[in-house]
Amino acid sequence: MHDQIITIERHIVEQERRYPQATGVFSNLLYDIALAAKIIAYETTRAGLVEILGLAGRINVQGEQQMKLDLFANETMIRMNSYTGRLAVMASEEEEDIIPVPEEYGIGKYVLVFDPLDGSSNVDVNVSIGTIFGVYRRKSKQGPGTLEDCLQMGRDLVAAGYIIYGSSTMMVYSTGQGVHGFTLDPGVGEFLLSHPDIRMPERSKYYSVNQGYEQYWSEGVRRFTWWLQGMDREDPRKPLSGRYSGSLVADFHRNLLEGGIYYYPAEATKPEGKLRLVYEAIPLAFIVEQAGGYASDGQRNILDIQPKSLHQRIPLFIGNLELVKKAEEFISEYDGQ
Ligand code: AHM
Ligand code: MG
Repeated sequence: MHDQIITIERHIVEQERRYPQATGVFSNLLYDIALAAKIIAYETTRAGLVEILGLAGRINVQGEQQMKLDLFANETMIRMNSYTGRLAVMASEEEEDIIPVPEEYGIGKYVLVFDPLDGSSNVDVNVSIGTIFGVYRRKSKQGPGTLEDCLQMGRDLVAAGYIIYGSSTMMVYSTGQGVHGFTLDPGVGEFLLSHPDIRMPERSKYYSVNQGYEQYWSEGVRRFTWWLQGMDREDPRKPLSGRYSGSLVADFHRNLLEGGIYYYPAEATKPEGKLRLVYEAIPLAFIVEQAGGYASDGQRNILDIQPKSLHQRIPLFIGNLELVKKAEEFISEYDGQ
């Protein structure tokens, strides 16, 4: 019981000390994200009350339309990061174009991409949701940041992470020195280190996929799923349990801690898959690799894919290295790719 209590701020500072040339800007950017996360967490826990009390506790006497939680999360991320002078540009899953930062507050050297509230269809039924983010260094030399600054490969990330608004709120992030998880103590309003140096367990327990769409899958994906279920006659294995919440962050987080794979494959009706390369696949691929796992589009490492457009979709297989490699094998054998 006498272990140290490490807040996210202290952890970020301690990581920064390893880089004598660091200016502190990057650390401050991570605090900004953590603060935005606390504000979003506060609102998500009140989601069911919004219609009764109005957003932020105000009684909605004018009968105005209440802001939806995903838009609130988007606005919060933008407002907390626009005026800090730390960013050159942002991009959000909720915005069609890149989000410039107002020049009068100074243009910084970092780039922030985010999905403000992933899985938001789960809000009304009180299932976990999440925020996903990635941070790059700008590539453009001066002036406002550009689209190219937001379309970088996962290999070039300087940090990535997610916040899960679940039975407790957690922030999990990596700056390329392992993956660290912090649980929000709502009483003191601090994220406290609860999961230092997360590594994916070698043995997997779960697979997460929307099996309702099986008829649209390729032969390779179908056979891979049978393999996971222990139904491959030539290579039988202990079946994994199925877990799918419809909330990527929640399913990813479970598999990260307990071992397993999440996949959203290409489907006949959605040949590109559903998930977004820039806001979802790449940041989580960075995290999973740092935890000893792997992420693929079924053929290639997600971190090696050059995004071509902001809202590009991509099939995603993410989790334990052995399982994701197996998915690639099935796809190459049966789908001729
Ligand atoms: P969103 O960004 O519109 O919330 O969509 C992403 C979500 C993921 O969180 C989740 O894994 C997936 O979509 C669920 O999709 P489906 O209902 O097709 O299984
Ligand atoms: Mg999303």
